[in-house]
Amino acid sequence: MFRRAIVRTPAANFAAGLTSVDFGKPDYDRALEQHAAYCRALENCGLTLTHLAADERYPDSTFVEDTAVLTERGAVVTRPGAESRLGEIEEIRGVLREHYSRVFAIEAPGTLDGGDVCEAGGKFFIGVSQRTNAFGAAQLAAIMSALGYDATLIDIRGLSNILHLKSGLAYLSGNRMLVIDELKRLKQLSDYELIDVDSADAYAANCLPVNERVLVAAGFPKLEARLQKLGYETIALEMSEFQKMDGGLSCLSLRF
Ligand code: CIR
Repeated sequence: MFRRAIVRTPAANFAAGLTSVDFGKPDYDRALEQHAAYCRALENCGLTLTHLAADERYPDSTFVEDTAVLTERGAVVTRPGAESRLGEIEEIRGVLREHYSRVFAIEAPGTLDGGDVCEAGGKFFIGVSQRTNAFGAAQLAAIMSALGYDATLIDIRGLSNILHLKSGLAYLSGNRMLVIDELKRLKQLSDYELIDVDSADAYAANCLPVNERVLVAAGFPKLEARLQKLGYETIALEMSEFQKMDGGLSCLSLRF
């Protein structure tokens, strides 16, 4: 069960952030509306939110997930792989110290983005990606095993269509994961019941289970119906402006 989440309002210069896709410039007012609806959905799932103020020094800072990895036994402040995002961790460290007695950190030369870390019922999958290097992944794996968790690395550097591990995979519940085609044959996932996502719906693979419900990007009715058929209550959220900046549902919050 999650009780809380940290979110950060998009900055006015949100459109100046990093992106690899060419879907046009995000509309700031629409991004604010979509962000507000996302926050309301988390509250409807029972979470109490900590809202951080918009920070124009960091146009990508609304994607708070990349700055930390949170577990029941301790928090880890990351070291984001994009130079322009490194400073985002300073304020997060202070916020996490208010909630956690144990706050670890990824140290140079390690880099790690929280979007590369997928928790699946007490087991952690860590993507080695364009953002998370082998040092960062190994440091996180060591911290996780010191905390008593299993950690498994997944190298996604050969996949050009996903930025982070969780851009292509989501843990649902029990033994079940949602995955894009490119990830479904991974030996690291062979013990899971894999629900594969059509390539046309790949963006929606980054869905977000929160307590009893699953947040899913709006505009992917086939995937949403599939989740409902599996017994999940879904909440569809407009994500167009965040998609333009390579962001998905999980990126917009840190849940704990
Ligand atoms: C970036 O490139 O860092 C941001 N524009 C998007 C980050 C998305 N975060 C995530 O998937 N966890």
